[in-house]
Amino acid sequence: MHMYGNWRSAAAFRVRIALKLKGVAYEETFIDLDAGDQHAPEFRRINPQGAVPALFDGAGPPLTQSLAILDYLEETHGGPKLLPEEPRARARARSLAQLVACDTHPLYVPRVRTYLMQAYDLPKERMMDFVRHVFETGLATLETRLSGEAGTGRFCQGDAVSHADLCLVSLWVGTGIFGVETAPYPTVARIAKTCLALPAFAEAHPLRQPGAPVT
Ligand SMILES: N[C@@H](CCC(=O)N[C@@H](CS)C(=O)NCC(=O)O)C(=O)O
Repeated sequence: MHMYGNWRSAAAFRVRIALKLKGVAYEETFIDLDAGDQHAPEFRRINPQGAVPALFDGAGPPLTQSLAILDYLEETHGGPKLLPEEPRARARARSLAQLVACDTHPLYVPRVRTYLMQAYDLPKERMMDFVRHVFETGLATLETRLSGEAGTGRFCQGDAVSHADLCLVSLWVGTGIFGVETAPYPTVARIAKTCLALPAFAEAHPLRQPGAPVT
């Protein structure tokens, strides 16, 4: 498979983890989001939205939207199941995944940050206040749910990795990149650390990808 991604992209990170967990071989071309390469006509032909990830699996046009790609990989590949079989558990895992991927992450992507600064003449530091607020809102909701709901186990949903964990970790790693305080979210931290101890998560980590700053 061939993925268009970016080292820092939370959405590409989620897909990288799933590919590695399922043992799918892939190559990744890094789109430089800071340089605006997502707006280049060649890339817009791949994804008219101008966003990563986009995944080619040789079976047709590129697949976009990380959650749709995760579902597709689940439906077409073996390896560990990343969604529970039981319908309520599956719905809960998806709910937690969507809390991150649909209601939190889209609010701080580069196009939103750039728009806020350009359209409203917002200084970068004020824009970053908004980004941190978005993180804090998402993380606080995750913490309340994960610490209070019976479905939580070693991972977000029971004791097996699910799409919810891929999404949780993709948000968690962003706290370091955007300077978000993590102490108020001990359950999120516990699950994120448990996931990141697994090779697939560790190898897919943004800071281990080409183009990432050396730490
Ligand atoms: N909902 C999409 C989000 C895709 C997305 O916005 N990706 C970001 C990187 S994490 C991007 O490429 N942004 C480009 C931009 O905002 O200009 C998904 O989950 O795949």
